[in-house]
Amino acid sequence: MKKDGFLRGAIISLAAPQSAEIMAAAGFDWVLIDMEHSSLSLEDVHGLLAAGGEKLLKIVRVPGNDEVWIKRVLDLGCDGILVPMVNSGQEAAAAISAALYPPDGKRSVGVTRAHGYGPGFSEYVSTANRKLVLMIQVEHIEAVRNIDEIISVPGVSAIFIGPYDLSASMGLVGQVTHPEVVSAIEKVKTKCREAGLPYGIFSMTPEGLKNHIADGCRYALCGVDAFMLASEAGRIAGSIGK
Ligand code: 3PY
Ligand code: MG
Repeated sequence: MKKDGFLRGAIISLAAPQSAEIMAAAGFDWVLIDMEHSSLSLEDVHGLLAAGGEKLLKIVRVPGNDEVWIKRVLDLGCDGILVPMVNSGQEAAAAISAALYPPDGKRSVGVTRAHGYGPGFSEYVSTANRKLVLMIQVEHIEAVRNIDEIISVPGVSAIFIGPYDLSASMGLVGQVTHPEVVSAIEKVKTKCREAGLPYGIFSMTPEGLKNHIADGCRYALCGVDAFMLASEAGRIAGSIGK
C-alpha cells in the first residue's frame, strides 16, 4: 500500500461491474472484491477487475488461505489480495509464499489476464513480487496473540483488521466497540505502528473510522455495496408519500 496518504475503500459483493464504476465515481480509492462472503465467481471477479478504471486499486479477498484460490485470483490480474483469518506466522508465511513467484515463494506460472494474455508475460513475472499488494487479515484473538510473528513475515505489505470476526472469536459477536475488542484492536495497531507496517480496518460507518484515521490508519473499508443499496432503498421506499 502507499507509504503515505490515506486510502478510502468499500467492499464489493455484487456481481456487477457497475459496482466498481460507481465506487470509482463516488471517490473511493480502492475496493475489496469479496470472494469470502459473497457468491462472486472468478468470472464475476474478472468483470469487476476490468471495470472502474486504472486509478481504482482492486484487491480481492480470497475465500480462505488456500494456494489454489490465491494463484487463480492473482492470475486474473488484480492489484493484490487480502487473505482472511490468518492466525499465526506460519499461516501468514504460507499465504505470502503462495502469492510470490520463485525464488521468493511457490506461485505457479501461467499465462493469463495478469500477463496481458501473453504479450505482457516478461514484464509481469519480473515485477509481480515487488508490485503486488499482499494483505493479511488479523481477525481472531489467536492472531492478536501471535501478532509479533505475523507482522515479521517478509513480504507482508499490510495488515487489515477485521473487527467483526475478532469480536466473534472473543465470544462478543458483533460487539465491535466492546472494551475488550477495542483493546485487542489497539494492540494490533500499536504493533503495526512500531514495526512501520501499514494497517487498515473495516467499519460500517465513517464515524467508526474517525479515531483510527486520527492515530495512523493508512487505509480503511467503509461499508458494503449491497448494504448501501439495501439501506438507501429502504430509506427511499419508506419515505415515499410521508
Ligand atoms: C471483519 O470485520 O471480520 C471483516 O472481515 C471485515 O472485512
Ligand atoms: Mg471477517
